[in-house]
Amino acid sequence: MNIGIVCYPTFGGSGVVATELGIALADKGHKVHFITYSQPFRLNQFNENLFYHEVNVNDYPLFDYQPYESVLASKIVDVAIYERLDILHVHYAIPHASVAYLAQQILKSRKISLPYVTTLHGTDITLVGQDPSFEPVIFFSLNNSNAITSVSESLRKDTLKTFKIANDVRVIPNFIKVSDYENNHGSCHRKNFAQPHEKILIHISNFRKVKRVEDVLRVFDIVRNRLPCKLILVGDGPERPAIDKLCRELNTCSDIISVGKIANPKEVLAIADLFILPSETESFGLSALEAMAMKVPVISSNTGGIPELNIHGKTGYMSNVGDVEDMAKNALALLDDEAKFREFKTNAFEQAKRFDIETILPMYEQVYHEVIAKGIQ
Ligand code: GMT
Repeated sequence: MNIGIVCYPTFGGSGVVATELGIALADKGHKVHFITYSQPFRLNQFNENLFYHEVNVNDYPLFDYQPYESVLASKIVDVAIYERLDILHVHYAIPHASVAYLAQQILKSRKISLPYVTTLHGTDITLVGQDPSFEPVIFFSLNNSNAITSVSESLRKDTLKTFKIANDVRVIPNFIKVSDYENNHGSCHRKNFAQPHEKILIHISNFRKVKRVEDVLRVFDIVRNRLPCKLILVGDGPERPAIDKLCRELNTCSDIISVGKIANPKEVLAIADLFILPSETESFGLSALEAMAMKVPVISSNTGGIPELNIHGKTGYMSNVGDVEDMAKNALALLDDEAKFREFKTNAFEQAKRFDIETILPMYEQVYHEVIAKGIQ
C-alpha cells in the first residue's frame, strides 16, 4: 500500500507512535509518506520505503495566525496525487482529522478517492477535545473519518461519551518493537548516575500539568528518606520551572538528574529500577510501556488507560491520582524486597511483549484494507 501519515513531529507519544508505525509498515514493504511540518524526531534512519514531505507555511504580514491547516491540506492533496496514496492515516484529531476531510473533498472533486483513518491519542479527546470551541469541528471530522481508532478501551469510552458520533471506534493499543529492547546494549552507565548501593527512579514526559511531575518529586522525597536513591528526569516542558522550585524547597535537587529531551530513552531506561507515572489522565502511557519493555516495573496512578497496561501487584502498582504516600509505599515495597522486585521485572517484560509491533501492526493493516475496499461515499 501507499500510505500517507500526518502527525505531530515533536516530542510526544502520538508522534512516536505514528513514526514507529510508519517505520514498521515500511519495513514490511509498504511505501510510507510522512506529511509534517518538520522531520519527526524518531524518523532518523534511511529506508527506501520511507518518504518525508515537509509542510512549509510562508510568513505573510497579514496573518496573525499562520494558515497551517490550509497548507497541510494542499500538501496532502499534492502527495496523494503524485505519490498515488491509497490511504491517509492521521494521528491526533486536532486539527488533522478536519484537514484530512478537507483534502479528501478536494481530491473527490478531482475524481480521486482518499479514505482517511483517524487515530485518537488522548488529550485530543480528554483535554483539548473538551474545549467547546473545537466541538463542532471534531464531531464532524470524526463522524466523517472512514475509520477511527483509539489507543485504549478507556479512550474509546471517553470518546463515545464526549462525542455522540455514529462512527465505530476501534481499539488498537500502542506498541513497542520488543526485539529493539532485547538487543539493547546501550552506552548509558549506571555508575555515572548513582552509587552501587543507590536505587534509580525515573520519570519521562513532556512536563505538562497533566503529568503531575510534582508528584514524582514528592514520591521521590518520601522514598529517599527511607533508602538511598536518585531520580532521573527525562524530558522538558512548561512545568519545568515549578519542578526546579519544588526540588529546592524539598532540598532534593542534588539527587535529581535532569537529562532533558532524549529521542529514544531505551538506554537510560536500561539503568533504572522503577518508572514513576502519576498522571492526572493518561489514555495509554506509552512511556510506561517502553519502561516495561526494559524490565522496569511501574508505579503509576490508576487513571484512564493505565490499568490496561500496568497490572496492579504484578507489573507494578497503581494508586489514586495525587496519593503520593501510597505511591511511595508501593515503591518501597518493591525496592525493599529483592525477590519481589525481580519477579515484577520479569512480569513487566512479559506484559510488554503483549504489545509487540508484530501483534499490533496487522491490526492497522486490517483497518487500511477494509477502508480502502469500502472506498469513500
Ligand atoms: O502524553 C502526552 O502528553 C503526549 C500525548 C501525545 O499525543 O503526543 O500522549 C498521548 O498519546 C500517547 C500515544 O498514544 C499516549 O501513550 C499518552 O497516554 C497520551 N497522553 C495522555 O493521554 C495525557
